[in-house]
Amino acid sequence: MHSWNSPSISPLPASGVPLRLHDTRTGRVAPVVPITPGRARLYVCGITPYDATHLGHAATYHAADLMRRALLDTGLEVVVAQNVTDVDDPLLERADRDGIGWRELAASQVALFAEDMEALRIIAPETYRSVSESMDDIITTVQTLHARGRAYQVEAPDAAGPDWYLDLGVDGALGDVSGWSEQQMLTVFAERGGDPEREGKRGRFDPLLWRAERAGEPAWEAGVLGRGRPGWHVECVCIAQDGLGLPFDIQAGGSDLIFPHHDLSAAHAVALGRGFAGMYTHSGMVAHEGEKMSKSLGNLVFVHRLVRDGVDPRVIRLVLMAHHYRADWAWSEDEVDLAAARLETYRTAAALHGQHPRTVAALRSALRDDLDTPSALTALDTWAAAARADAVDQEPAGTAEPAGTTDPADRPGDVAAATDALFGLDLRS
Ligand code: 5CA
Ligand code: ZN
Repeated sequence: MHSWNSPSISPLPASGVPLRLHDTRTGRVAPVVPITPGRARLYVCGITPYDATHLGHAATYHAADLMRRALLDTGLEVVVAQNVTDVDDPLLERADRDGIGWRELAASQVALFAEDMEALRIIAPETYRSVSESMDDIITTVQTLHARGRAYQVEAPDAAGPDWYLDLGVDGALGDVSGWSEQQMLTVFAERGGDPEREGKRGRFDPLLWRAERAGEPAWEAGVLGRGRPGWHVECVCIAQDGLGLPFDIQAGGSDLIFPHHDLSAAHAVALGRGFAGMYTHSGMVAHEGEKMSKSLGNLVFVHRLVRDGVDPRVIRLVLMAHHYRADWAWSEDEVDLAAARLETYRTAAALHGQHPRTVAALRSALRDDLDTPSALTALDTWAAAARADAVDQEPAGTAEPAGTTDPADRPGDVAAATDALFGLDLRS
């Protein structure tokens, strides 16, 4: 499907110093070393489009965008794939509740999401694919798992045929990403789409591969599997394989996906005889009114509503940048005011004191150090304060330069060119 229009990007001259990222699997910060030299492949778990993009989603896609920009800055080619979970229980339930078709609901929310991504100047993925668009691939993959003896049937009394599950027991790979104990896994499995107590399952954490058709639910013909629809995790394995190939370099998403989603996605790949991601990165959860911002709780702040109310999208990016991507934090209105003041200060500084190689170097090294945006903001604050002091002292020349070429290759110390390339933050207007 069409993703969204990317902002124009003018990378700085490549530096060659690797990006270091925190890998959930190892618990350590390590340099990204692409499997294919020169080319980094990033998979970003996409939305389930049954409600509009909230700030939590925005924070997660902002983190993935920083990752992409940082990889570009190290001189790598970057390829990104992202899914859209348009066939899933919560979306089907919401469509039912609201009396509209599931395709229509998904299409409207995907369109809103695209607007938000454009407003925030998030670079669009090269491969952007929904479950319904990927059905042939998904069916082939589940059939392959079946042929490899990894799929088993569980009786479904309310359907014409059985449901199919992945037998994890064979290679015991579960927990490779999260490193969690079974007890920890059990505390969240059910609330995150799992069914640990279902009768007939061989293992409590075995994931649903293929759900037999139920009355009123969409279904696809799948040969030996019968008519039905896919379980959740298999979609990301298929879309990653299609867009990037397996294994790929980096899996990104919010920390609520560590388990079961990323553990089980990796387990599917292992069951297929493949590797999954080289690294797993997770962004923190954004809360509001004392709870994780979530569609099911309804405590949401929407990007499009903020923009409609006159908040400059750059201000939203600056609020996001004030928090390290791995931290959990709570959205507050005060931060919007703070970020708006910052934007004004930075814009003034860019006009007064646009060339500052030391600041550009500080921004690049902050980003490369596990996307340390709070440190980048400190560097920008220092630069802006100095620019203002210079202006007050009316210091001449050498500081302010006329706006000439905007090609960053010609202006390696240009702070606005750097914020634009590294953070999607254009200070020149
Ligand atoms: N479609 C699946 C992934 S395959 C899904 O989790 N969809 S979602 O719409 O629920 O979430 C989309 C992305 O936003 C996921 O990466 C999720 O981890 C992230 N996310 C959801 N809520 C928050 C939040 N409150 N704070 C930060 N990130 C969040
Ligand atoms: Zn996913």
